Amino acid sequence: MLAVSSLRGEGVDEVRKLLTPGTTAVVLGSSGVGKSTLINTLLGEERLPVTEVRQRDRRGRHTTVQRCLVALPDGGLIIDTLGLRELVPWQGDEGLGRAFADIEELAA
Ligand SMILES: Nc1nc2c(ncn2[C@@H]2O[C@H](COP(=O)(O)OP(=O)(O)OP(=O)(O)O)[C@@H](O)[C@H]2O)c(=O)[nH]1
Ligand SMILES: [Mg+2]
Repeated sequence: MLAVSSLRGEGVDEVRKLLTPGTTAVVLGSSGVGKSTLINTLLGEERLPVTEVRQRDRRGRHTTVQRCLVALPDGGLIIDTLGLRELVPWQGDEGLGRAFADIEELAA
């Protein structure tokens, strides 16, 4: 797991190192968490639209409206996606625990 701040540039180099030529990554998460901002930081330019979160409740505004495959300067590919509105685990608790054992450990 990596902690990243696109705005402060922290952890971005670690992410960049993972995105080697031949790698395709995808950013997933709620609207406003900074998916497009991270890709812009990796690109070194403001290519994808980004909007501030709503002041009232700090939630995103569903700025990204289409999926987009982006070629990064170092050769990796990354897909920007729309903000997730809902997450429905279809494998139940057991599969989640297996897939996210590190998160379960941290939560405990
Ligand atoms: N403090 C802080 N703010 C960030 C960071 N990354 C993004 N933001 C801010 O969060 C807001 C939303 O960023 P976006 O990149 O548009 O978020 P998104 O996940 O692409 O949102 P959708 O396209 O709506 O799904 C912007 O105001 C960004 O400047 C970060 O690392 N730190
Ligand atoms: Mg976006």
